[in-house]
Parts: sequence; structure tokens; C-alpha cells
Amino acid sequence: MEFWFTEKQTEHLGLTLRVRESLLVEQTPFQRLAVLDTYLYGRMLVLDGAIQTTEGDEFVYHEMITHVPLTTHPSPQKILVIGGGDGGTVREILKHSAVKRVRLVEIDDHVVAAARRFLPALSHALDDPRADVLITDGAAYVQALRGACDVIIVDSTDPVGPAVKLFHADFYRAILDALTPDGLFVTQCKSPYLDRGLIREVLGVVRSLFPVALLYTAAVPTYPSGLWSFVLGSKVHHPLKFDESRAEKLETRYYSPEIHRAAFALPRQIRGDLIQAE
Ligand code: AG3
Repeated sequence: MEFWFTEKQTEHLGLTLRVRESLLVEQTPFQRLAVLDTYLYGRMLVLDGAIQTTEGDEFVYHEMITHVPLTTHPSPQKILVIGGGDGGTVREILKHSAVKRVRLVEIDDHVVAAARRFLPALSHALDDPRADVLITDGAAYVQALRGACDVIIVDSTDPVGPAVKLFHADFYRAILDALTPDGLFVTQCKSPYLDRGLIREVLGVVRSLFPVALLYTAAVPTYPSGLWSFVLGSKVHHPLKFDESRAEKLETRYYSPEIHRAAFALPRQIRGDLIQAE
């Protein structure tokens, strides 16, 4: 018998993967969580029906959400991750030798537990002496910080359920205050094909707060439409003046200095849309 999982990406579009085995399905206090073993992409973490990460393509998203901001900052020492309980982003952060402390703030300890059990290639990073995990509400946590972080990475789910707050203007204002005077941040911002309204809105807010505010993209096969976006907001440093030799030396599978530069080149239609919104 064949088993298939479908993420209903929109009301009219889905992505379906054949499942070898269902490893965990549970309702946490925040969301419905599943870990499925798929034929094509290996183990896959699903939250509220949305694919978060798969063993097969996780490296694209985790490298791109991490190395673009960390090679843009000349000396990234104190890093905060909001969400990202699977550990993939922390693993990439720890590849930077300047990093002294990474704090991961995840709202749902079931995500961390599931990753520790079923996704060790990602979650092993959480045991590094430079890393620690705090289980609490990331939005409230950031509100209380002042000038504390060089880089903040928002590795959240989509703006449904517990992550809704992480796409609000108040949250980006709190991030501004939580960063050091030359700090910068990145947030995942869904698909340029399917979520242009959200991207326009987030970029609009980030532009009003940060002197440097840019969108970049990466091709993630298991995310809706396959093209994913990230919004970067920076107080001083510009991501196109990044440290290329540091970028070149990173051990990565997707990210490279060329990819870093190219990621900011946007298709005409998307660029036009965003310029209009200025
Ligand atoms: N966070 C972003 C996942 C968004 C995927 N959306 C979807 N499938 N509809 C990923 C967390 C990985 N650390």
C-alpha cells in the first residue's frame, strides 16, 4: 500500500510526497507536529500541515538564512535565533569562528524534542557549548532586550498560529532595539510567487525602521512554489559589501560568495512590485 502526504500550499495547489513511514504525529500545546520519513527527501518535519524542513533540502534554507547575515556582519559574536527549534540554523551559525554565543528561543519544546529524536544532523548543534536553548515566547523575549545582539535570525513558521506576532511591526521595532548599534537581522518571508502582499508589507515596515532593507531569495524545493524569500534589515552593514573570503571558506552545499550576490538579484516582476510599494 502507498502512503502520500500532501501539503495544501494554497486552496488550489499542493505538494505531495510519498511516505515510507510515519515516525511521530502529535498535538503539542501550540500546533500539530509530524515527522514523516519520505522516499525522496528523507525525514521531514511538518507543523500544522506545513513542511518545515526535510533532510534532503534543509541545507538550502539553513545556509541562506544564516550565512548571508553572518558574512555581512564584520564580527558576529552574539547571535539570537527566534524559532528554529530543529537546530539547523544554529548548526550553520556555529560554522563562524567569531561566534561566541548563540541563543535559540523556541516557543514549543516539542519541536526541539522531536528534532533531537529524529533529526540529529540538525539538532546536534544545540548541544554545542556556545549554544543554549530557551523555551519561551520569542516576541516577548525580544521586547526585553536592549542592544544585546549582533545578529538576530527569525527562523519561524509561516504567519499562522504561534508565529503571527513575528510578522508584526511591533516585533520588528523590538528587534531594532535588541540589536547592537551595527546589528542586523533576517526573517524568512514566504514565497515571492504566492505571498507578495506579505513581502510588500514586511519590507515596508523594515524599510521604515532600518537604513538597509533588502529582499533576497533561495530555491527551496519543498517550500510553496519552490522559491523562498528572506527580508534583511541592517543598521549599518550592507549585504553586498560582505566578507567574500570568509564566505568562500565556509563548508556549505548551496551558499557561496556568488550565490550570496546573486540572491539579491530579483526577477523583474518581483522587483517592480516592490519598487512600486516604496
Ligand atoms: N521555517 C520556515 C518554514 C516555512 C515553510 N512554509 C510552508 N511549508 N508552507 C523553517 C524552519 C526550519 N528551521
